[in-house]
Amino acid sequence: MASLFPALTEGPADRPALRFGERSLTYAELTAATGVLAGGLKDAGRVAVWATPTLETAVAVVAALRAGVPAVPLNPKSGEKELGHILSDSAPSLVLASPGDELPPPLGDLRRIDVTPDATGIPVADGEDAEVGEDAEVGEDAPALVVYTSGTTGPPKGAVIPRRALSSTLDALADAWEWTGDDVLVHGLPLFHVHGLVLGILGPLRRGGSVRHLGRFDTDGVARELNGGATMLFGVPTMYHRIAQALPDDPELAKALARARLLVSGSAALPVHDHERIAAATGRRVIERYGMTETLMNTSVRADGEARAGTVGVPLPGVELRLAEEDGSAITSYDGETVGEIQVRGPNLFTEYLNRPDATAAAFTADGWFRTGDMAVRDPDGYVRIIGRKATDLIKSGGYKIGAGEIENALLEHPGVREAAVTGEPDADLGERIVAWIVPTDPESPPTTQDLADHVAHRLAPHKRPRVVHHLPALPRNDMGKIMKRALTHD
Ligand code: MCA
Ligand code: AMP
Repeated sequence: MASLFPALTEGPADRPALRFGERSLTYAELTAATGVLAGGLKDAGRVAVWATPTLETAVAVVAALRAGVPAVPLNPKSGEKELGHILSDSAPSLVLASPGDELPPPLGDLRRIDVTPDATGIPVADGEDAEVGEDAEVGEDAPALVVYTSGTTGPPKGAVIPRRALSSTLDALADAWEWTGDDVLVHGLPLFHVHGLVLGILGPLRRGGSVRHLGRFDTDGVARELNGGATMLFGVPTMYHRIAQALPDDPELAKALARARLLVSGSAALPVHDHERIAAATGRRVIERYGMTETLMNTSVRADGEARAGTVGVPLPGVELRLAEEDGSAITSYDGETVGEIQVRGPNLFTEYLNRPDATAAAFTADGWFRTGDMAVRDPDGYVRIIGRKATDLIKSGGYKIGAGEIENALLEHPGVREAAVTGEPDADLGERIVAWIVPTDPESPPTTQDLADHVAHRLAPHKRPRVVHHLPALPRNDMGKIMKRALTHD
């Protein structure tokens, strides 16, 4: 079985691999640290990773992959209900965390391994002396990661991502982006989703290049790193929106973006207005790629292609993509007008939703195409233009996918809420913001917006909290009793 990270053993040993703030590891140090840790993980079954934006998380995930055990990245801001669900569903045998991390009650009973970059107390510089075994021999279809992703209803589902999906998506992106070991990537994305973890950490490591993680995103960090030798930036549209806002007053940021080799946006649509503002201030065009937790990456504007605002480019090598009519028939015309659902096939796909054969079966057509739920048209030259989603109950806020049903259920657990409906509305910064429509139990003293935001943040996760709350005497319902969300508007 080919290694996921050939550079760990074959690349220049002193090349920087990972940098988080002041702390960094060269390839030699990363090889030693993950080798030692991997030795302790063999046969561990699934392992959870407390995925803070730190060196430890990157080391933990690479070690798990070297040991051949699937890693389940956990959002360290997950509330108890969300965490409880993910832990009972994925049943990890242990959790990998940083030494100082305080783990909340749902993780209390789980065996814990503190990840230090030297993993066993052996200083990394002396890593050559440590017990480093061979990487585990596991097949290409073996699970590598289980990443939890929200659906329209119910709790998040664990998408089981096999090793071949990681290698094929990262190699396809290397082809599309001319991505090499000479690239230095900067990003400030969270490490519990595909974008920040797979593309942002495993991507540079598969190429033998470097990643500098900002810890948390800000435009100063982006300017500093791109002016200091980084060549690529990955971000969600909210980050590029904040860059576009800052550019007029920040010549250093404009200089930094102008010198980058590649600026890539994904996880949600980047508005044309932000594309244009960045291009006007820097002379550089952001390119978009389109992916999904279940499919990893499907399409991208290529480095040598035309960076056309509003499109996500062409299918990546190895990815079959079609637009399908409601009845399942394929749309063959590339006319820029005929709308269909994007369906994909290829080695980049997940294998299943953990413990959810029903949901897995429903996600595929009879002939094996994965239904993305995204609606698009194709331009005459094949460029894909996403125009919306099939399900209105999925909200993309800050690049996070959030299911309305999950938030409604959490709101209904608040004693002050009798009925609840959740919608998304346009937001210049977040793309969409979460809006809660509630019928209070006591109309005389309804719960405050802050109350409900805290309630959802503590049960699920802060990014799932409603930003706006409306009180209604009753929710609009049709004759069947179903809530008519389209009737929910402010005025
Ligand atoms: C605020 N906070 C709270 C509350 N209110 N905490 C608890 N209770 C509350 N009531 C905290 C938040 O946790 C956060 O903490 C801080 O206040 C600010 O939060 P917020 O305003 O919500 O967010 P932000 O800091 O402005 O974040 C914007 C962001 C973020 C940085 C763009 O949305 C982000 O990182 N998005 C990336 C999403 C992503 O990676 N998606 C990929 C999935 P603190 O300040 O401590 O953080 S999609 C994917 O993977 C597919 C494959 C793809 O195509 O890419
Ligand atoms: P997630 O389920 O969190 O992995 O998010 C995947 C979804 O993000 C896709 O189904 C799309 O709706 C959306 N998405 C990802 N990249 C883009 C993009 N470049 N443009 C528009 N939507 C995107």
